[in-house]
Amino acid sequence: MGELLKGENILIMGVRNKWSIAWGIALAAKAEGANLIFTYLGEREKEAVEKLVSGMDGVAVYQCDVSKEEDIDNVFNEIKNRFGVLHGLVHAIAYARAEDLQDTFVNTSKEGFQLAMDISVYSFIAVARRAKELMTEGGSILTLTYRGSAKVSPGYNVMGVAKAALEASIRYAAYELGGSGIRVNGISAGPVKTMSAKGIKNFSDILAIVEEKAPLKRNITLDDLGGAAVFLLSSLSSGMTGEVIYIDAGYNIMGV
Ligand code: IMJ
Repeated sequence: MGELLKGENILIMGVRNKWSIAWGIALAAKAEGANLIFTYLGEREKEAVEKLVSGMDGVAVYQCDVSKEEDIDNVFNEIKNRFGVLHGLVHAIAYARAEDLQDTFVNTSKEGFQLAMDISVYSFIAVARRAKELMTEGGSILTLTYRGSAKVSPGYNVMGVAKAALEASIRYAAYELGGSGIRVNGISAGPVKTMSAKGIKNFSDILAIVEEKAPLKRNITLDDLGGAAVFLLSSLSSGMTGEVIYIDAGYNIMGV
Protein backbone atom coordinates (compact mmCIF):
# COMPACT_ATOMS: atom_id res chain seq x y z
CA MET A 1 0.00 0.00 0.00
CA GLY A 2 1.23 3.42 -1.01
CA GLU A 3 -0.26 6.88 -0.94
CA LEU A 4 0.44 8.18 -4.43
CA LEU A 5 -3.28 8.65 -5.17
CA LYS A 6 -4.52 9.12 -1.61
CA GLY A 7 -7.96 10.71 -1.47
CA GLU A 8 -8.13 11.16 -5.23
CA ASN A 9 -11.38 10.47 -7.04
CA ILE A 10 -10.69 8.41 -10.13
CA LEU A 11 -13.24 7.34 -12.74
CA ILE A 12 -12.49 4.05 -14.47
CA MET A 13 -14.45 3.28 -17.63
CA GLY A 14 -14.14 -0.11 -19.32
CA VAL A 15 -14.04 -2.84 -16.67
CA ARG A 16 -15.78 -5.95 -17.94
CA ASN A 17 -14.20 -8.76 -15.90
CA LYS A 18 -11.14 -9.51 -13.79
CA TRP A 19 -8.95 -9.83 -16.88
CA SER A 20 -9.80 -6.32 -18.09
CA ILE A 21 -6.92 -3.87 -18.38
CA ALA A 22 -9.17 -1.35 -16.63
CA TRP A 23 -9.47 -3.72 -13.67
CA GLY A 24 -5.68 -4.10 -13.43
CA ILE A 25 -5.43 -0.31 -13.36
CA ALA A 26 -8.20 -0.10 -10.75
CA LEU A 27 -6.40 -2.49 -8.39
CA ALA A 28 -3.15 -0.54 -8.72
CA ALA A 29 -4.89 2.81 -8.14
CA LYS A 30 -6.78 1.41 -5.14
CA ALA A 31 -3.50 0.19 -3.64
CA GLU A 32 -2.31 3.81 -3.79
CA GLY A 33 -5.32 5.08 -1.87
CA ALA A 34 -7.65 6.24 -4.66
CA ASN A 35 -11.44 6.46 -4.34
CA LEU A 36 -12.73 4.62 -7.37
CA ILE A 37 -15.76 5.22 -9.54
CA PHE A 38 -16.64 2.64 -12.19
CA THR A 39 -18.86 2.52 -15.23
CA TYR A 40 -20.07 -0.58 -17.01
CA LEU A 41 -21.65 -0.91 -20.44
CA GLY A 42 -25.07 -2.43 -19.82
CA GLU A 43 -27.23 -5.02 -18.07
CA ARG A 44 -25.08 -7.88 -19.33
CA GLU A 45 -21.95 -6.45 -17.66
CA LYS A 46 -23.67 -5.09 -14.54
CA GLU A 47 -23.54 -8.21 -12.40
CA ALA A 48 -19.90 -9.07 -13.12
CA VAL A 49 -18.68 -5.54 -12.42
CA GLU A 50 -20.76 -5.15 -9.25
CA LYS A 51 -19.44 -8.47 -8.00
CA LEU A 52 -15.83 -7.46 -8.73
CA VAL A 53 -16.08 -4.15 -6.88
CA SER A 54 -18.12 -5.57 -3.97
CA GLY A 55 -14.89 -6.21 -2.05
CA MET A 56 -13.81 -2.55 -2.33
CA ASP A 57 -15.07 0.07 0.08
CA GLY A 58 -16.31 3.50 -0.92
CA VAL A 59 -16.73 2.75 -4.60
CA ALA A 60 -19.48 4.08 -6.86
CA VAL A 61 -20.72 2.19 -9.91
CA TYR A 62 -22.79 3.61 -12.76
CA GLN A 63 -24.13 2.27 -16.03
CA CYS A 64 -22.76 4.10 -19.08
CA ASP A 65 -23.02 3.28 -22.75
CA VAL A 66 -20.69 5.87 -24.30
CA SER A 67 -22.65 5.86 -27.54
CA LYS A 68 -25.39 7.66 -25.57
CA GLU A 69 -24.71 11.27 -24.64
CA GLU A 70 -27.40 11.10 -21.94
CA ASP A 71 -25.63 8.17 -20.25
CA ILE A 72 -22.38 10.16 -20.14
CA ASP A 73 -24.15 13.27 -18.84
CA ASN A 74 -25.82 11.18 -16.15
CA VAL A 75 -22.53 9.68 -14.92
CA PHE A 76 -20.79 13.03 -14.65
CA ASN A 77 -23.80 14.59 -12.93
CA GLU A 78 -23.80 11.76 -10.39
CA ILE A 79 -20.07 12.19 -9.82
CA LYS A 80 -20.49 15.93 -9.38
CA ASN A 81 -23.22 15.41 -6.79
CA ARG A 82 -21.50 12.64 -4.87
CA PHE A 83 -17.80 13.56 -5.11
CA GLY A 84 -17.77 17.19 -6.29
CA VAL A 85 -14.31 16.96 -7.76
CA LEU A 86 -12.61 14.47 -10.08
CA HIS A 87 -8.84 13.93 -10.17
CA GLY A 88 -8.36 11.07 -12.60
CA LEU A 89 -10.07 9.44 -15.56
CA VAL A 90 -9.18 6.13 -17.18
CA HIS A 91 -10.79 5.51 -20.59
CA ALA A 92 -10.34 1.83 -21.52
CA ILE A 93 -13.07 1.47 -24.11
CA ALA A 94 -12.95 0.37 -27.74
CA TYR A 95 -15.22 -1.45 -30.14
CA ALA A 96 -15.31 -2.44 -33.78
CA ARG A 97 -17.63 -4.94 -35.45
CA ALA A 98 -16.16 -8.44 -35.35
CA GLU A 99 -16.59 -8.62 -39.14
CA ASP A 100 -14.37 -5.55 -39.54
CA LEU A 101 -11.59 -7.30 -37.61
CA GLN A 102 -11.81 -10.33 -39.87
CA ASP A 103 -12.47 -9.11 -43.39
CA THR A 104 -9.92 -7.08 -45.34
CA PHE A 105 -9.46 -3.46 -44.24
CA VAL A 106 -10.53 -1.96 -47.56
CA ASN A 107 -13.87 -3.73 -47.18
CA THR A 108 -14.69 -1.72 -44.03
CA SER A 109 -18.23 -0.40 -44.41
CA LYS A 110 -19.18 3.20 -43.68
CA GLU A 111 -21.31 2.02 -40.75
CA GLY A 112 -18.50 -0.15 -39.36
CA PHE A 113 -16.05 2.73 -39.68
CA GLN A 114 -18.38 5.15 -37.95
CA LEU A 115 -19.14 2.73 -35.13
CA ALA A 116 -15.46 2.05 -34.43
CA MET A 117 -14.66 5.77 -34.46
CA ASP A 118 -17.67 6.64 -32.28
CA ILE A 119 -17.01 4.10 -29.52
CA SER A 120 -13.20 4.07 -29.63
CA VAL A 121 -12.41 7.75 -30.32
CA TYR A 122 -15.35 10.11 -29.94
CA SER A 123 -16.16 8.64 -26.52
CA PHE A 124 -12.74 9.80 -25.35
CA ILE A 125 -13.40 13.37 -26.46
CA ALA A 126 -16.88 13.24 -24.95
CA VAL A 127 -15.66 12.13 -21.51
CA ALA A 128 -12.60 14.44 -21.53
CA ARG A 129 -14.92 17.42 -22.06
CA ARG A 130 -17.07 16.47 -19.05
CA ALA A 131 -14.06 15.53 -16.92
CA LYS A 132 -12.57 18.99 -17.46
CA GLU A 133 -15.55 20.54 -15.68
CA LEU A 134 -15.05 18.36 -12.59
CA MET A 135 -11.22 18.46 -12.51
CA THR A 136 -11.18 21.77 -10.65
CA GLU A 137 -8.02 20.84 -8.76
CA GLY A 138 -6.19 19.71 -11.92
CA GLY A 139 -6.17 16.11 -13.05
CA SER A 140 -4.89 13.31 -15.20
CA ILE A 141 -6.71 11.64 -18.09
CA LEU A 142 -5.51 8.34 -19.43
CA THR A 143 -6.55 6.16 -22.36
CA LEU A 144 -5.40 2.85 -23.82
CA THR A 145 -4.05 2.38 -27.32
CA TYR A 146 -2.20 -0.16 -29.43
CA ARG A 147 0.75 -0.13 -31.82
CA GLY A 148 -1.59 -1.06 -34.66
CA SER A 149 -2.17 2.72 -34.85
CA ALA A 150 1.26 3.30 -36.37
CA LYS A 151 2.29 -0.03 -37.89
CA VAL A 152 0.16 -2.59 -39.71
CA SER A 153 -1.06 -5.33 -37.40
CA PRO A 154 -2.88 -7.75 -39.76
CA GLY A 155 -6.57 -7.91 -38.86
CA TYR A 156 -6.49 -4.85 -36.58
CA ASN A 157 -7.86 -2.92 -39.55
CA VAL A 158 -10.33 -0.18 -38.66
CA MET A 159 -9.19 -0.32 -35.01
CA GLY A 160 -5.72 0.75 -36.18
CA VAL A 161 -7.22 3.79 -37.85
CA ALA A 162 -9.33 4.50 -34.75
CA LYS A 163 -6.28 4.23 -32.46
CA ALA A 164 -4.34 6.65 -34.73
CA ALA A 165 -7.21 9.12 -34.30
CA LEU A 166 -7.30 8.43 -30.56
CA GLU A 167 -3.58 9.17 -30.22
CA ALA A 168 -4.02 12.44 -32.12
CA SER A 169 -6.96 13.22 -29.83
CA ILE A 170 -4.67 12.74 -26.81
CA ARG A 171 -2.39 15.47 -28.15
CA TYR A 172 -5.16 17.94 -28.99
CA ALA A 173 -6.85 17.39 -25.62
CA ALA A 174 -3.50 17.74 -23.82
CA TYR A 175 -2.93 21.08 -25.56
CA GLU A 176 -6.35 22.42 -24.63
CA LEU A 177 -6.59 21.12 -21.07
CA GLY A 178 -3.01 21.88 -20.04
CA GLY A 179 -3.96 25.39 -18.95
CA SER A 180 -6.41 23.87 -16.46
CA GLY A 181 -3.68 21.71 -14.94
CA ILE A 182 -5.08 18.61 -16.60
CA ARG A 183 -2.66 16.18 -18.23
CA VAL A 184 -3.69 13.74 -20.97
CA ASN A 185 -1.64 10.67 -21.86
CA GLY A 186 -1.95 7.21 -23.36
CA ILE A 187 -0.60 3.77 -22.64
CA SER A 188 0.15 1.65 -25.69
CA ALA A 189 -0.18 -1.83 -24.26
CA GLY A 190 1.33 -4.97 -25.67
CA PRO A 191 -1.13 -7.79 -26.38
CA VAL A 192 -3.11 -8.94 -23.33
CA LYS A 193 -5.60 -11.80 -23.21
CA THR A 194 -8.84 -9.94 -22.40
CA MET A 195 -12.38 -10.03 -23.76
CA SER A 196 -11.10 -7.69 -26.51
CA ALA A 197 -8.71 -10.41 -27.65
CA LYS A 198 -11.42 -13.07 -27.71
CA GLY A 199 -12.14 -14.47 -31.11
CA ILE A 200 -9.10 -12.81 -32.66
CA LYS A 201 -7.51 -15.49 -34.74
CA ASN A 202 -3.86 -16.38 -34.04
CA PHE A 203 -3.89 -14.42 -30.79
CA SER A 204 -1.86 -17.07 -28.98
CA ASP A 205 0.66 -16.98 -31.86
CA ILE A 206 0.94 -13.21 -31.35
CA LEU A 207 1.59 -13.73 -27.62
CA ALA A 208 4.27 -16.31 -28.46
CA ILE A 209 5.98 -13.96 -30.94
CA VAL A 210 6.14 -11.16 -28.35
CA GLU A 211 7.54 -13.56 -25.76
CA GLU A 212 10.25 -14.59 -28.18
CA LYS A 213 11.16 -11.20 -29.69
CA ALA A 214 10.54 -8.62 -26.96
CA PRO A 215 13.62 -7.42 -25.06
CA LEU A 216 12.06 -8.62 -21.78
CA LYS A 217 11.30 -12.05 -23.29
CA ARG A 218 7.79 -12.11 -21.92
CA ASN A 219 4.33 -10.66 -22.34
CA ILE A 220 3.05 -7.83 -20.17
CA THR A 221 0.82 -8.28 -17.14
CA LEU A 222 -2.00 -6.26 -15.61
CA ASP A 223 0.51 -5.31 -12.89
CA ASP A 224 2.82 -3.83 -15.53
CA LEU A 225 -0.09 -1.74 -16.81
CA GLY A 226 -1.25 -0.84 -13.30
CA GLY A 227 2.18 0.52 -12.41
CA ALA A 228 2.36 2.66 -15.54
CA ALA A 229 -1.18 3.91 -14.94
CA VAL A 230 -0.38 4.93 -11.34
CA PHE A 231 2.64 6.82 -12.69
CA LEU A 232 0.51 8.65 -15.26
CA LEU A 233 -2.35 9.34 -12.84
CA SER A 234 -0.12 10.57 -10.04
CA SER A 235 2.20 13.56 -9.63
CA LEU A 236 5.12 11.26 -10.43
CA SER A 237 4.41 12.20 -14.07
CA SER A 238 3.66 15.89 -13.35
CA GLY A 239 5.81 17.13 -16.22
CA MET A 240 4.33 14.86 -18.83
CA THR A 241 1.33 15.40 -21.09
CA GLY A 242 0.25 14.50 -24.62
CA GLU A 243 2.43 11.39 -24.61
CA VAL A 244 1.85 7.79 -25.54
CA ILE A 245 4.10 5.42 -23.61
CA TYR A 246 4.65 1.83 -24.62
CA ILE A 247 4.13 -0.84 -21.97
CA ASP A 248 4.96 -3.78 -24.19
CA ALA A 249 8.06 -5.47 -22.75
CA GLY A 250 10.00 -3.39 -25.29
CA TYR A 251 8.54 -5.12 -28.35
CA ASN A 252 8.01 -1.87 -30.29
CA ILE A 253 11.70 -0.89 -30.34
CA MET A 254 12.69 -3.94 -32.36
CA GLY A 255 13.55 -4.05 -36.05
CA VAL A 256 14.53 -7.16 -37.91
C1 IMJ B 1 -7.60 -6.98 -32.24
C2 IMJ B 1 -7.83 -7.35 -33.56
C3 IMJ B 1 -6.82 -7.83 -34.38
C4 IMJ B 1 -5.53 -7.97 -33.90
C5 IMJ B 1 -5.30 -7.61 -32.57
C6 IMJ B 1 -6.33 -7.11 -31.74
N1 IMJ B 1 -4.16 -7.63 -31.82
C7 IMJ B 1 -4.42 -7.20 -30.56
C8 IMJ B 1 -5.78 -6.88 -30.46
C9 IMJ B 1 -2.86 -8.09 -32.33
C10 IMJ B 1 -3.43 -7.09 -29.47
C11 IMJ B 1 -6.51 -6.37 -29.23
N2 IMJ B 1 -6.58 -4.88 -29.24
C12 IMJ B 1 -5.33 -4.14 -29.07
C13 IMJ B 1 -7.76 -4.17 -29.40
O1 IMJ B 1 -7.72 -2.96 -29.40
C14 IMJ B 1 -9.04 -4.87 -29.59
C15 IMJ B 1 -10.18 -4.19 -29.87
C16 IMJ B 1 -11.43 -4.83 -30.21
C17 IMJ B 1 -11.68 -6.18 -30.09
C18 IMJ B 1 -12.91 -6.70 -30.46
C19 IMJ B 1 -13.21 -8.17 -30.43
C20 IMJ B 1 -14.68 -8.46 -30.36
C21 IMJ B 1 -15.53 -7.52 -31.16
N3 IMJ B 1 -15.12 -6.25 -31.35
C22 IMJ B 1 -13.89 -5.80 -30.95
N4 IMJ B 1 -13.62 -4.49 -31.04
C23 IMJ B 1 -12.44 -4.00 -30.67
O2 IMJ B 1 -16.62 -7.91 -31.59
